[in-house]
Amino acid sequence: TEQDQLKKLVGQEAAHYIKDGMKIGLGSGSTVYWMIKMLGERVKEGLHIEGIPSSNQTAEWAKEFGVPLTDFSKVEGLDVTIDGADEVDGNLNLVKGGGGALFREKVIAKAAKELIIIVDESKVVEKLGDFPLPVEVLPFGWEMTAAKIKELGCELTVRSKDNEVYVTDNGNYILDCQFGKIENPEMLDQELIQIVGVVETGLFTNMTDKVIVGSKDKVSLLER
Ligand code: DER
Repeated sequence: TEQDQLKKLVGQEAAHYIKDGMKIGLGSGSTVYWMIKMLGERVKEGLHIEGIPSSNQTAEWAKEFGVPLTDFSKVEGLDVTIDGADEVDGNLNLVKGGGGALFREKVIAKAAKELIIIVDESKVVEKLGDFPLPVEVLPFGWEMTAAKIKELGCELTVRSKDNEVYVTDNGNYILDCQFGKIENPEMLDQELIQIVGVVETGLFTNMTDKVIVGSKDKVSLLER
């Protein structure tokens, strides 16, 4: 589809920001898929890099395409993390977690000197919130956690997959929370993270350095 073409375009563009010797945080999702595929080709041409994957799916793609993997016991930190997003606003704040990997994605994003986000134009929004905000919660007492999150002003559902409650790579559940337009993403993130039982939120605020946006006739770069 055209959207796939745009994801491929920005995935390939992002590979240009990766230099020999870098340690890379590998995000998750179908846009990152194209970046990993492109990285594999550059590794075959002699590029020396190592990546830390943010999900089992990403680790599988890295192995499939020949991108060497490492882990946090072997690196001092990461030079750059490249990841997708579900929504990007004008301040480069993000909603992430559509693919269920938000916790490890935030860990590798925070571990990197630079965070580059790759999206097709459909993800760029005026205000965050139309996309239900994913919140990762501990399964123990999740019903109490959900009740406290609702008090912040949302309806929510427990994410399920094949009629089972979806379990993340970390053994937790995800609540998809419909807050509507989010006026102050930083504040909401802080309010959510205070709730006992909330493990991590899909709000990535004040941490994105570059956003590469693919549209049908061009690739544009947004910088904070
Ligand atoms: O789950 C995530 O945060 C992913 O980055 C995701 O939401 C973006 O996925 P896509 O590139 O498949 O749209």
